[in-house]
Amino acid sequence: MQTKTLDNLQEWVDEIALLTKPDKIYWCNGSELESEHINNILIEKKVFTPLKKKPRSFWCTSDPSDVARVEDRTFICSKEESDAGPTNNWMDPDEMKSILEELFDGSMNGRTMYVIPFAMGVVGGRNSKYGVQISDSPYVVASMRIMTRMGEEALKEIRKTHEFVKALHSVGAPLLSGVEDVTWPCNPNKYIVQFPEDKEIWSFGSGYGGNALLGKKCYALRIASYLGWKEGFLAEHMLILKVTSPDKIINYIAAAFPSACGKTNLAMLDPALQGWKVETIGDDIAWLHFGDDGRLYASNPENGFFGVAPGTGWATNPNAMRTIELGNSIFTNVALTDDGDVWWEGMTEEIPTHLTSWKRQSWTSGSSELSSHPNSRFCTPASQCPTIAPEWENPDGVPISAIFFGGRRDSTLPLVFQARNWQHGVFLGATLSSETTAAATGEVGVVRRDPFAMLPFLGYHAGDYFKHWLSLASVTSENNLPKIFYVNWFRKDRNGKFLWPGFSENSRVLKWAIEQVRGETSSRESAIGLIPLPGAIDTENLNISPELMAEVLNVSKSEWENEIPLIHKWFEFIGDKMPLELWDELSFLEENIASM
Ligand code: TSX
Ligand code: MN
Repeated sequence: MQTKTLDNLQEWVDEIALLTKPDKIYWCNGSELESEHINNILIEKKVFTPLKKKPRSFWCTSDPSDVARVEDRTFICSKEESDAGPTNNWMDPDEMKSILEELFDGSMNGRTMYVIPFAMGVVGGRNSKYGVQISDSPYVVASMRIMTRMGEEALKEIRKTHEFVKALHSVGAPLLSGVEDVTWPCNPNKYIVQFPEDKEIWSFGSGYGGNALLGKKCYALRIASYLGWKEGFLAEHMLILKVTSPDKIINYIAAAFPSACGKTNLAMLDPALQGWKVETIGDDIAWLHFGDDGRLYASNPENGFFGVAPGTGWATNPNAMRTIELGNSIFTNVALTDDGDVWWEGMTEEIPTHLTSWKRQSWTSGSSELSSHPNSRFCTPASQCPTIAPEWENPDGVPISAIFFGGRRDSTLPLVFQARNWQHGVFLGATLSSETTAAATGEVGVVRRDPFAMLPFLGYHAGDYFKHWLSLASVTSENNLPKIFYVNWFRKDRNGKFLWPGFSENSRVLKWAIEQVRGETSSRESAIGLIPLPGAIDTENLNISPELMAEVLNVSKSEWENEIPLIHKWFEFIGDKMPLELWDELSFLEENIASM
């Protein structure tokens, strides 16, 4: 239940303390002094190793069994199963609560219970939302301080508005007296549970990432997507970019990509094109609200970046490297260098000869094992990013003129194309697909649908979510809505070689999209949408032939003939709630491909 009185927060804290039976209760204020105190606790417990080479930064390793989000243990507990939909695990809320109450009973024994008030969005912002996380993990306290606006200011706002999401977390490892603690307590029995109708999150058994930092995926995506459906906004798995063209016109772009597609790299893009400037507003989550002018405004509800470390380096993302250089960061499951710095695969061209691996074992270059876990992370303040745009903390957000959807596909999807209209754009989001990489699943090259890159983060029925997206066209005029594009940086030739150089060169695709937004059109209608005309994508100073450009932009009849049945199966899977408008889009696509 939503908190309505001033005392409800205290009542809830008392109630949870009675259930979980901690030794101590500590209310977080978010101060410098407190941060030092928490870090010292973590150093003393040997959870944190201070880095000699980066100020106020720490190396940390998790239990090898607790390294990623646990999607098969993640639940949406709405009253009706049909409100969770076919893409979510569901259980009756009362049934789930009784399971959880048993697990949480005494789960904080011997530990300190931290009360962590936090804001998603700037404190006091029109569209900001609040939460209080209760956790028995000091690592979570330190991380929440980076990833959210945590402490006194948020608490004041909660006391003013009496509104907050209750986010309960326990690593599920009560500490018996006289028994020495482990560095990463957790429990093999994990539950990540959202109760959207009650605005509650209960998370048990894991201390890692999205399982434990409840402001991020659990709140800002799962709970907020449900609230967006009810209140008329969108909570999306999107980065937000500010792009300034040589004539000083500013465009803001939001982009949704599944994991392992380089979202953080694009968010901090260092453009290859002369005279173009790209700045960062956010790298993972965007809340989109209508402004008084009928346009969609995006804000980043987070305060930091929780980025995948391997593959982040001076060549692929120099701005992320500069962000962490400034310190104040937590590195989890990467390798430690002998001189007290962090390292991971892909950070530098030169590989250190000796490291301590994420498993805390001696590691030498040439080892068959990775030094860092593929899902190892840096956790660092967004304010330290050299490309952060000044308006990243605008309480009203920034007006979005284009939305990109994209995934990792060897074939079929061209480098870039534009939706004909909003409804077609929603079709592109609903059919977003990506090929699995080894890092994610172990299975390589399997095409998976990941609608709007939200598959693991939807707090309600995917069909209702598609309808919600479609409905925005009846709230405002089509003209006010962002133009929608689909991109694929990952298309390969017959020999398996990437056709497009990607990274900084993606600024050429941004340029074309912005020209389209500005009505300086250089596109043609194709069977799948608007495709750049030959020569429309700026390839100056890029060693790529017109023939190769044609190949990376090609729409192949036979490839699409293979694709359409896959989309058909996906829509069938969504079931009765699949909007008819999107079935119409599929029929139209089928006709277009047939008549190619
Ligand atoms: O992040 C990526 N982006 C977006 C950058 C702004 N990656 C890394 C994905 C893993 C997280 C990419 N990988 C991109 C890309 O645009 N493109 C590719 C594929 C690719 C990889 C290497 C080369 C070219 C393309 N070039 C050489 O190896 C020289
Ligand atoms: Mn993400």
